[in-house]
Amino acid sequence: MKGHGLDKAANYTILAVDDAKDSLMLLEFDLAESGYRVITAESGELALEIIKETDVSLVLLDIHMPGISGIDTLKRMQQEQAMQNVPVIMLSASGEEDAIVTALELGADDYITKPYIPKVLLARINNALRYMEKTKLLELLAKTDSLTGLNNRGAFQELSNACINQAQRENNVISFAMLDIDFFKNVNDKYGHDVGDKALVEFAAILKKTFRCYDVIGRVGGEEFAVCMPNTTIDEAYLACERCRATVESRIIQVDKDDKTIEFNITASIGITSSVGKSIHYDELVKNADSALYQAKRNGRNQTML
Ligand code: GH3
Ligand code: MG
Ligand code: MG
Ligand code: MG
Repeated sequence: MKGHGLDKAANYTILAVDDAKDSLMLLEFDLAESGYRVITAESGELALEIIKETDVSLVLLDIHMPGISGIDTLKRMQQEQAMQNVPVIMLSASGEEDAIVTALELGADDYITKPYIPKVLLARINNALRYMEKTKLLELLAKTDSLTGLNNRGAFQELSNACINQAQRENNVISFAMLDIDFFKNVNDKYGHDVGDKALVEFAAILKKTFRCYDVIGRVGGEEFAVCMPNTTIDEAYLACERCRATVESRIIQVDKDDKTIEFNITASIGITSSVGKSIHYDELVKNADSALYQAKRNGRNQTML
């Protein structure tokens, strides 16, 4: 497929929505011929159901339809979080200029007038998909710590708050850990900042391996990390953190530098806390885990404290 940053056409599912059957068949033919996966819907109602249940990459949406119109379908898509980011290209007949303006104002990405020219429609679809991919990538970059690939501070807080909201609703327990590498300044001073960076990457990899996929892990400071563990008691959190701490302690970090292989190990101190249901607050968790971490440091480092 032409254009940078796009996967194979077969990786994209296009939903074509039009009440006119002949028009829908034509769209289905043209899109399938270009390699896209195609789903069709003859009404806005049906389209909304499909978008809810299927991973749709882009919607081609007829403006004029009986039942809920293309404009109303678009409005409903904009109201649902999961549908907001799906690109929409309106299909209009001549004389629907006002409706086109309304659709574009509501957030439609583009429009095309029927009868359409297939290669123009495809070019516009490619453009909309490319723009969507770029937006997705930027969103991901904005949430990711570029050194370790972990959630950055902002994303960590956002994801933790989502866990906290759920735990409050369901009266569940959450445990929370703050981890800080011990005497990390010495690593930089002794081996250089680049070697320090490699140690941070290894540390992050151990975190990813140790904790469960639904635990939220983040790099919240230079050599400070945090883990939010939903449905985890303080005892379970302690075991997980101790496992992590022991893995870190025993891992020999090897870095090639200046024709030599540098070998060293690091340790980390960990503070944990836990809270249940309505009483869980992000700031409280951070504050309590932080003071437990401070105790772990004062107590001689390389340990987990609550
Ligand atoms: P403590 O055991 O008390 O935590 O001692 P520490 O040396 O780890 O703590 P301190 O806060 O004095 O130093 C943290 C160090 O982490 C200093 C800083 O240069 C280093 N650091 C922070 N971010 C990065 C990074 O992205 N890369 C590297 N290489 N070092 C970093
Ligand atoms: Mg129509
Ligand atoms: Mg620190
Ligand atoms: Mg430190």
